Amino acid sequence: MIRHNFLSNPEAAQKYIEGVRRLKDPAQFAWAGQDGLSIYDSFVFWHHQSMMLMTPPNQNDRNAAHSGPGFLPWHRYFLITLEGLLRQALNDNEFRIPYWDWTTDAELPEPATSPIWSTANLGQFALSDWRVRLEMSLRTGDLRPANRSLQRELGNTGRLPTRTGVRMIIRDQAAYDTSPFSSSSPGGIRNLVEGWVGNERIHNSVHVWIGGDMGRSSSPNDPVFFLHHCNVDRIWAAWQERHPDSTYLPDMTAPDTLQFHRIDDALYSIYEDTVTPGDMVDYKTYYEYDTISDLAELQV
Ligand SMILES: [Cu+2]
Repeated sequence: MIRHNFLSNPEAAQKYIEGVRRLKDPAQFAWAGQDGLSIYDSFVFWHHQSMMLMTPPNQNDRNAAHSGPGFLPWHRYFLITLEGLLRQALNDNEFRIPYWDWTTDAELPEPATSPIWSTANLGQFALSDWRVRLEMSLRTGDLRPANRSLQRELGNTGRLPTRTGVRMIIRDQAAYDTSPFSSSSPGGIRNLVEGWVGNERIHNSVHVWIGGDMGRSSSPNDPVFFLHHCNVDRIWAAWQERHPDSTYLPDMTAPDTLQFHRIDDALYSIYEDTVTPGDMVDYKTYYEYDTISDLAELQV
């Protein structure tokens, strides 16, 4: 079952849009016990909670799903979970989340004019019928109820990553991660892709370039979140193909301060499931990408 390019596969794109609209509707997919909120909103909560859970608690960098090795498997799991719900909402067992290849848009003279932002595509979510119901307070950092439209500031700050930059990182990073397994890790595909070091700042720079809601811990409010993370995941997949002998790190000999990030730890979830980073390594169990060769090519 294939994850397609959002912009070259209008069918997958429109299904995604229809699916998230259904999951966002409390009348169709209520979030049990949360009045007026939907299953879609629970992903905003889940993501925010992961960022509040500092691991270990006595520092301010690594949390249960970011600034550490678990960043890639946690978001892979987050997407797979939404993907399963989208299949249910669409009644389509073959549906897989499409990805947004922002390196193509980076080559446009004005990336903010990409068709992905047209009202036929993601532009419609910035109109009034899509309501943000939970938001991170910019003052306190807490999650609080809201009832407003989605905010974006396309291209106001930063830039989108380049294809060449992404290819070089996939080519040059042989390790999955490096000590101290945080935002300070000097090498490893995880920190280079998450974007705390290096020239491209891949994942982080896309959040910053979109701005608005994508710049908060409540970023899954914007449906582009999942398309963005799908492309981040595709980069990890391309790296896995390119470096088949490089394993996930760290293993269970790492200290407890790396809880949620060691290969057999349970990934942080608001649901009662126990999925580990190790369970997420073999992505082909769940989906394949229409292409990863544009990223994994030998030539840069
Ligand atoms: Cu995240």
